Amino acid sequence: MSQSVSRLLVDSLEAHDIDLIYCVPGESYLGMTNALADNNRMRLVVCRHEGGAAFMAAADGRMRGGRAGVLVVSRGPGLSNAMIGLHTAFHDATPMVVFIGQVERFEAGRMALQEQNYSRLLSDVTKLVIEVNDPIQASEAVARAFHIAESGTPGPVAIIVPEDVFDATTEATLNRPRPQAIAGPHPDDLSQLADMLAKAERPLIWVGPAMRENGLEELQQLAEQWHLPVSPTHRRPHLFDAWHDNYGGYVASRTHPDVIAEMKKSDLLVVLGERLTGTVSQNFTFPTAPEPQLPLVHVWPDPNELGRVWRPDLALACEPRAVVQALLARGVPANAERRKPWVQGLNKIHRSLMEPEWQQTTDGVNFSAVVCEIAKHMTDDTTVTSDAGNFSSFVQRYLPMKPGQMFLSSVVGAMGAGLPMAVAACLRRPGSRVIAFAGDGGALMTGNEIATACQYRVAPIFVISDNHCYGTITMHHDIRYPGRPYQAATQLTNPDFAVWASAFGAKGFTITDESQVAGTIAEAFAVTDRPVVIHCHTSLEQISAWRRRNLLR
Ligand SMILES: Cc1ncc(C[n+]2csc(CCOP(=O)(O)OP(=O)(O)O)c2C)c(N)n1
Ligand SMILES: [Mg+2]
Repeated sequence: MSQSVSRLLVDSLEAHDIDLIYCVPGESYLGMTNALADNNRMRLVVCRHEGGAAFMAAADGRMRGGRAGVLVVSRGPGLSNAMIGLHTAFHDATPMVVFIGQVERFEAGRMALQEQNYSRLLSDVTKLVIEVNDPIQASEAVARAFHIAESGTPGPVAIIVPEDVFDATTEATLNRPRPQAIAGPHPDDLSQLADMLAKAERPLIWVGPAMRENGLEELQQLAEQWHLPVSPTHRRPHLFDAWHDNYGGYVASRTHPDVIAEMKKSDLLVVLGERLTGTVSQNFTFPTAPEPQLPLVHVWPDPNELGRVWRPDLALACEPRAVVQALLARGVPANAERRKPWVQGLNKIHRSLMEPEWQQTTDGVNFSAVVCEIAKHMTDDTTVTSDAGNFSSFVQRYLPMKPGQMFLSSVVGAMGAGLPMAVAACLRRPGSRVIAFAGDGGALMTGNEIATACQYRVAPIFVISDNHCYGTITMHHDIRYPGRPYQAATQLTNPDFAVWASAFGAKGFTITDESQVAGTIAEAFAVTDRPVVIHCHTSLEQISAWRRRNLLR
């Protein structure tokens, strides 16, 4: 039986359990939207900018337990807008499949309207670019794309379909999803790891994104039984309970100096399901690259990554959960409790940094007060998303998280991720609270997606720290060029964000003084039927959760 390529592509997506597709429509893939109109099991989420749509698909790829998020964009301008989301997914090892409509086959190569060479353009933001120039390959391309996106080091895969191919017919049948091959740890490696962990006096366990949510309870058991300190890595704070006694300190992009000084006393670092990046390794200084200054065990489900930058003493190319389970099954090593003081020492530093304390400011609200108040409203399944900027240091410091909750962000630090990721979280985790944090800079990069939230009747709470400035850059300017003027490069004139919110149909609130914080936040959290925007006029003096500008000068 012959059918259209579009129909086959849509059926293939459904066969891969896809229920949400993020897009901005385009004339280059009309056939696909036409076929989607006949499918009532998949929801097409129409966004306002491909950058927003791509962040949403990336967030979805984070929330589907290893399965890819899906994005569909038009050629040329459409894809160009989406690049930030692909860059994020590629660096963050997030599985994503992106469909891109291409010019018709007869005009290819002539620089036809909006034509781009995707193999060249996408070579550093995707794992693979698949061009479907023959209808017979359409469904096979989908199966291959999901397989590559979700296996090994996850990442984005692009499927390029010329406009005329969507409407072509084919005799090809549906290609079923490929089984995921999950590598287990080698018994000899496990013995060596168990031995190294038994002997270590001051081990560290860093846990990252390949450690799936369903393995977190076992990880906590391992930490308790083997007396191990566990540290979630940058932008993954929900992977270990911040209130747990075995919490060993957060490995942030700039880990607090007290935490890193204590960690540097360690005699074994086990990196569990974290690829390791410049960010997590404190710019390749801990562990030092390429030769780590302490014994390093690296667990990541892709042998190509292990040894790419660092030389680990032991490398396990497998699911980290399998390692945790295998260690638990081996039983507790002798004298593990001798490590109690080491764990307590790290935990004490962590707890002191979490204290809800801050100093008064006179040039606007100290954002610490806002975040500490929001922390009181956190429920067991709250999702928090964050844009990139100095405001996020307050979130990192004052908003303790735990398994069951979810933190989403562009780990590579792309501004604009906060609000779109919150919209995606509302759609993927219906019924749970979703809070998005952004600065005044990031808020207007993708804040238009508040219209998408209104359109799909979801209700994130969007908290904007307005210090009338690209504050992060101000801070770096101050540090690098002390005493030099900075304003020209970083100052911002902003709208009234509460009024802006109400123009969309969202509910707007304004905080100008610390005395309004508790009442306004309570009122904002009482709204559940539409998006909420809380416009906080924040201090620029308190340039981050850890720094005051006057102390920098
Ligand atoms: C898309 C993008 N553009 C530029 C940057 C560089 N950058 C990092 S933080 C920042 C300023 C953020 O300003 P704002 O959102 O107001 O937050 P603040 O630092 O003031 O708290 C900039 C421009 C980036 N990370 N991402
Ligand atoms: Mg700002």
